[in-house]
Amino acid sequence: MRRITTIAAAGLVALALPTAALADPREFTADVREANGSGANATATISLDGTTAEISISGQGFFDGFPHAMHLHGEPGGDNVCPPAMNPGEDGFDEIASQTLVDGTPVFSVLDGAPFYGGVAVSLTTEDDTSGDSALAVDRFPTSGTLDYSRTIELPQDVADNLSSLHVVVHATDLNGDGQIGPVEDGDGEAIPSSLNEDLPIEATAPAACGQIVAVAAGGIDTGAGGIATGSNTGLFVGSLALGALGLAGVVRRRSAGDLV
Ligand SMILES: [Cu+2]
Repeated sequence: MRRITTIAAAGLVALALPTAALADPREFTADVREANGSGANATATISLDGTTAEISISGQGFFDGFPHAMHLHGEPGGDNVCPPAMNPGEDGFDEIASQTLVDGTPVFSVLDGAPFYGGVAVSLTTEDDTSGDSALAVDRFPTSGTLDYSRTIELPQDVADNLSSLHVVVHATDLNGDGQIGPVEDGDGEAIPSSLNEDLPIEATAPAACGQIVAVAAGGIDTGAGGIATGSNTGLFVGSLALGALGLAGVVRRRSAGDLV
């Protein structure tokens, strides 16, 4: 009887802490999907041993020749998600996008996405500091269309403990298809600045792709490990499921300053 009880208890622990119950190194992946009609996508893999993370990101279709700020976004253990609609034409996208290009195409800025994917937990720089302080360290991010990122970094303990609640976001995309990351005008002929820095065009920081990090268990994706956010302190997750029907204008517009890159 005691043995059965012990097994049952262990099972409960495993259910409650699916990632922590696995031995190091633990493997994670992220399907980083197109945003803002960028035509770009990537696959991220993370091998985590303690707080040491081997991170590789391989992409295609990103703008070639401009720094792509890349971050792990979200509050460790929080309810963050990639925006439920990330491209023009998808249900609910118009409610997320705060800007409209001269040709009428809606686009969403970094801050438009922040209520979903949260602030910067880690900056995926090519060298030196990886904290939120380096969120816009444009001289230390990949500039190729395929990203070709590979680096071993130390994660904060809370990030390592909650990696499955975070997201990979890649920034910078040619929103108006003019062949450059540069000024973009709205329907009134006004230049649209980055939501983070008025001196930068929105194209320099707008999300180009986003993907949720999920734990890979032996034999496949461990969906119980946080592949989908659960709970809803902010209502964002529940809201995101029904964004098209509910409209989240109030939530989406609730922005805060700080490191929401
Ligand atoms: Cu970011």
